[in-house]
Amino acid sequence: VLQVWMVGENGEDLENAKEFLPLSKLEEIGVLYWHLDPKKSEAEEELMKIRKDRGYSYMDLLEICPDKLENYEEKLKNFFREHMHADEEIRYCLEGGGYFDVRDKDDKWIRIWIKEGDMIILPAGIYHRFTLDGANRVKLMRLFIGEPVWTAHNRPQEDHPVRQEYVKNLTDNT
Ligand code: KMT
Ligand code: NI
Repeated sequence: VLQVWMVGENGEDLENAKEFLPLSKLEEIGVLYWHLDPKKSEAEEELMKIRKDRGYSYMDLLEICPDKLENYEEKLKNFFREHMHADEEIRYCLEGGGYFDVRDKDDKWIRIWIKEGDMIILPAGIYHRFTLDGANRVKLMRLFIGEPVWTAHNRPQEDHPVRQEYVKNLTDNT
């Protein structure tokens, strides 16, 4: 099962937050999660169903490791800079692993450890960042509705309508 815990501003483990958090913590902030069979690759039945139900027509694969990704260092640096998107961020881990950090309701970092078979959807407007784990490599499937837009809007984005909508939904749900 997915491991989720709190980390500090630089991604460091916290003395007083060593325990795993319940997955309801993710639900609260609009993050969705599935565990699929990575061996079935693109033919995974549940993956096909999620794609169909949610309209994810676009798909590509991204390998993050020093010899397979151009401008590896710079890209990793950008992935770890706190940002949001105007659309959902949909990622399915096929190999390796990594950490998605997302901001909780108190603006603290929650770390989500993604491994083979884990699929997550971050809602539009959520602040997040990504970094590799000890394996130092990951193969991700990226999904999108229609033509993909990967534009990262670095924090602060409090005037962005998508951010405002996300924040409004958060407070409506409490
Ligand atoms: C992004 O927007 O691509 C990220 O947040 C990085 C994680 S997936 C490469
Ligand atoms: Ni992102």
